[in-house]
Amino acid sequence: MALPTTETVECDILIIGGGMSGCGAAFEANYWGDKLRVVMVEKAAIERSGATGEGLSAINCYMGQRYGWNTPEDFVQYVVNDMMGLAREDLVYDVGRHVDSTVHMLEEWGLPIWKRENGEYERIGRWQIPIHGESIKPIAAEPARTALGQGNLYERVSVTHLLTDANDAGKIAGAIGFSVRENKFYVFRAKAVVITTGGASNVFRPRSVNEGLGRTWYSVFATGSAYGLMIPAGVEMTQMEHRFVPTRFKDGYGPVGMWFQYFHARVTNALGEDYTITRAAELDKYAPYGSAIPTPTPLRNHQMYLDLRDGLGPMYMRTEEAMEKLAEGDPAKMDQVRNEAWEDFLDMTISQALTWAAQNIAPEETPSEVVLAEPYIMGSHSGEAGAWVSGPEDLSPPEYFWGYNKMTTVRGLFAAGDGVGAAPHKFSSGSFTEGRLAGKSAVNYVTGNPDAPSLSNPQVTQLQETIWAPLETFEKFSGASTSSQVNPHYITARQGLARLQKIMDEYAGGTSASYTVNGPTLERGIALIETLREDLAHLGARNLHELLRCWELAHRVWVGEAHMRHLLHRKETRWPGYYYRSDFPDLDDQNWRVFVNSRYNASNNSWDVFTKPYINIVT
Ligand code: SFD
Ligand code: AMP
Repeated sequence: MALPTTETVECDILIIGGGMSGCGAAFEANYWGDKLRVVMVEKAAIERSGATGEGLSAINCYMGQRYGWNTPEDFVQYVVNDMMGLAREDLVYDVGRHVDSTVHMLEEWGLPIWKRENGEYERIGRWQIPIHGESIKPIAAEPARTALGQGNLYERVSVTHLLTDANDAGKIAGAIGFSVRENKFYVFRAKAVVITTGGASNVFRPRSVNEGLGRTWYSVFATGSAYGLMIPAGVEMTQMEHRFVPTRFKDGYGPVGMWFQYFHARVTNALGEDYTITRAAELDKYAPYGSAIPTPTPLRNHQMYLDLRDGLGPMYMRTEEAMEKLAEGDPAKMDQVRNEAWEDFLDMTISQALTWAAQNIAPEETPSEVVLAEPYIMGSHSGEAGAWVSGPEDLSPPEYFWGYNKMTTVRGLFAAGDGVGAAPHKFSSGSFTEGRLAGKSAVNYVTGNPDAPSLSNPQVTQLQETIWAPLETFEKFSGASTSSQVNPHYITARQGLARLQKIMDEYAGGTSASYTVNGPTLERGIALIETLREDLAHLGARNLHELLRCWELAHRVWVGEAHMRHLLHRKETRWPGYYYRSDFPDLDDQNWRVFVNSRYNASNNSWDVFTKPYINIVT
């Protein structure tokens, strides 16, 4: 099989991924760099791509500074507590001080935000505002598409690898990928690259396997590509041991924030007990974070986990109780509350509305089961995995600053959204904001570093052969068996994914292992995932769609391995409710209030895992 043709695209700034942060980067880079060629490459179509493609019912990061609700300083304090003491204060502050302007622009562009009678935004909780958000993604995408202009947006092109400069491996030169619709490679040569390819679902075996295949909380299209592209390129990563285990409505994965905060519902166990009351004393073990208000997300999980461990499930969100209280016996009020309850899911997680319908659940009458879901590796919600990036020059100490805000440790390579580590709680609005900051910073970088990078032709050719190999393998060996799914010469992407999920579930603290790990389990898991990584050379793909799945798997495998290596390094249990180290069951602030960072070295296939200090900046 001959390799397909290659189109080479020359640009100043390349944005990889057109999700929330990518759209923010495109908008801002074009504003500041109107003389530059800014190109975006996206594996899907930006109107519906990424985690917000299915819609949202809330904006979860809004300061409300114009109403005097919160300051960026308040935000830093909240986020650091929610992360049990570990977040980069400079990066969090940077999002906090700019995020309101993003929300106001989204409204100007057409996003309907709920209002009170006095015209102020309605509130769900301290940082969260409700929206009629089914169409948030097309609304965010339109200004990005307009800003990029015709001929600068490459959709249905999946990026598989970053390219570094032929003469300097520490400098970015572009990226390579393939069209998912026609036989064609794309090579992008860029002076700066902004990576915004999102977080990772499906690294861990989901609770729903065959019966609900494809259903997870975070988007199934979130394939960990931000990490899977950066790690093999030698980018320094941080907090890859961190994960987000969301409490979710069972099977449909409906989010719970609206229910806890806006409807003021509680969760009760089989005995009718509320774990936030019966397990209150448990929080004292995790001082000083246990007494924070609100209780940090992992500790809320931990309280529920203890009930489940003791066999006190199922857990029920008492929707009926909360709705009755809000309606106060008034049928018209009940109609409104019922509409809001269904809209929450219809805007964001339609599968939960379908689950309710399928299980004859009327929320005003029937309580609804919630569970702790499988772990997700991400950097924008209540998870903080991602790249170790430079902070802003006006805030960051020298340890956290190396020239350009949001630049990774590879020169000219910037990150945003789920791709940036130690800067969580950005959500949709904060990711768009961080994209804007990275886009602006990339313009500054290109202005100061105008020379075009050099690509290595042998490196590009070798990568093309690697990228295309699964198609070649299938063509060569498909005759060796009667079923294309079973063959002695190759594994399919589906089989590889099942193997990854089994390793992660059983050795890295997934649901079947009750989120529990220890050193020897992790060492075994790392040995198994190393073999899996070797076996990826034997993937087979029947068509371009399966080729896409193969490379998504490769990215997820990098995420899984980094996660286990970081878990092994951190010798404490900092986030009970997210994971437990049975050999180091306590929180150890004295020794471990530090960031765990890592760098992969491709030249000898080795990992360096080390710590970086926590520096108090804002509070
Ligand atoms: O309720 C490649 N999120 C919520 N945010 C909120 O503000 N409010 C909510 O209500 C939220 N909730 C929620 C959320 C997400 C989901 C799935 C549900 C509920 C069900 C979180 C936000 O969505 C999230 O924080 C941001 O979207 C993160 O932004 P970003 O830019 O980091 O990721 P992205 O939007 O997924 O975009 C990634 C893009 O990259 C593309 N891509 N392109 C080319 N080549 C490759 N190899 C690529 N790999 C990926 C993707 O297609 C995508 O466009 S609630 O639960 O809290
Ligand atoms: P979720 O719907 O679980 O994704 O949460 C949406 C938002 O509400 C996020 O900012 C959460 O941190 C927040 N949240 C969810 N549950 C609670 C709770 N019980 N107390 C405080 N904040 C919460």
